[in-house]
Amino acid sequence: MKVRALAGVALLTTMTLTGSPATAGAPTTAAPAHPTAPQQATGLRAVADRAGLRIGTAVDMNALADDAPYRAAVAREFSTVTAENVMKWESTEPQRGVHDWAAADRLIDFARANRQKVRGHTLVWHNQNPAWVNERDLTPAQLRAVLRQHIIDEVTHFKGRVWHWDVVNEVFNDDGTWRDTIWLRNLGQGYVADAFRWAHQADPQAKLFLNDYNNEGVSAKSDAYYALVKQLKAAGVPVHGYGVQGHLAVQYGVPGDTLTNLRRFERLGLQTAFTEVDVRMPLPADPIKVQAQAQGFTALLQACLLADRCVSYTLWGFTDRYSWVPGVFDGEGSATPLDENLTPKPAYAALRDTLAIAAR
Ligand code: 9MR
Repeated sequence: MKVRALAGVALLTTMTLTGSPATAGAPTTAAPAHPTAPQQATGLRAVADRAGLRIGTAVDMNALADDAPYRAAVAREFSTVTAENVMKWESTEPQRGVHDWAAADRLIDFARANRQKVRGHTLVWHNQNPAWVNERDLTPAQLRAVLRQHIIDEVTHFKGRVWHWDVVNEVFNDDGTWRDTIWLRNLGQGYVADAFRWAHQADPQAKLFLNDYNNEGVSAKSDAYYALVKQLKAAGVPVHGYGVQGHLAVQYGVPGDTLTNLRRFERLGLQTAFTEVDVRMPLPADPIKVQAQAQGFTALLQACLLADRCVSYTLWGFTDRYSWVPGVFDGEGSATPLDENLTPKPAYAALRDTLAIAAR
């Protein structure tokens, strides 16, 4: 195992640091490419394929356009992609009735060229809504109408091209109470069922997910989701998946009952997925934090591989060059498996080892 992992890391380093898109056979949006055999044999994607798991990353569209080694790594290492920002409502409908699908369409084209599935993120959230979606300007009835239209428009635009939708994102507080959002205040709890019904109407093939953070283990928050899923299922609402973002930090560890939690949602008939995994640390990094980080990544991956219906494991970015973490958590960072130079950390080899073991 170790020899294979190290060989893979060495190759990745060489290719990401020195390989041009052309020499590395890296796909671009313009020219669909077919990665060469050596690449296919070594990256996370190849081992995940053999393990029967989709492995993904969030994609920063500016980086995808401007940074060739980044672009090559997205194609080589991952079998699913998620738009980090460009499918959010503020991006797709900046002015009421005026849509801008350009950036999201570029990601869809890239994914198609590289035979990747797309996780659609996210239809209903309390962040990154367009400025014109404002409860001071719109009545509850108008808000319901614009939310419905937004969901129908967006899911219809991407119909047949999005594998999973994160339909609602982060609807509960950590204590299991409903998060106070524009949607809850104006539409009541029923907005969740409505959102799933509208999304399903627009694309009956897409798998529809709930998605949140701090919901890995059994907790007040995941209990709230469990009760909600039961309620939605009883009402015949088309909900298909429980998304666990997986934003971990080495100083807080990994909930030990993550697998137990996935399993109880699977018993309700849902698929599960890790949708935004990263493992941050207080800076500076040191060897023990780096080891704990690798364990955090693999603990979630193991839970996914041990579960019965965990269909994908997505990183929220794979390189510190573009990670959201330092901008939000003061003094923390180094949250992804590759550093700013795209050099792998032990977490990369650990993920690859775990996938390789599962592929045996
Ligand atoms: O990574 C995203 C960052 O670029 C945005 O500025 C931020 C805005 O809220 O959203 C980040 O992504 C979030 C994701 O959409 C939902 N779960 C939490 C993620 C990290 O904040």
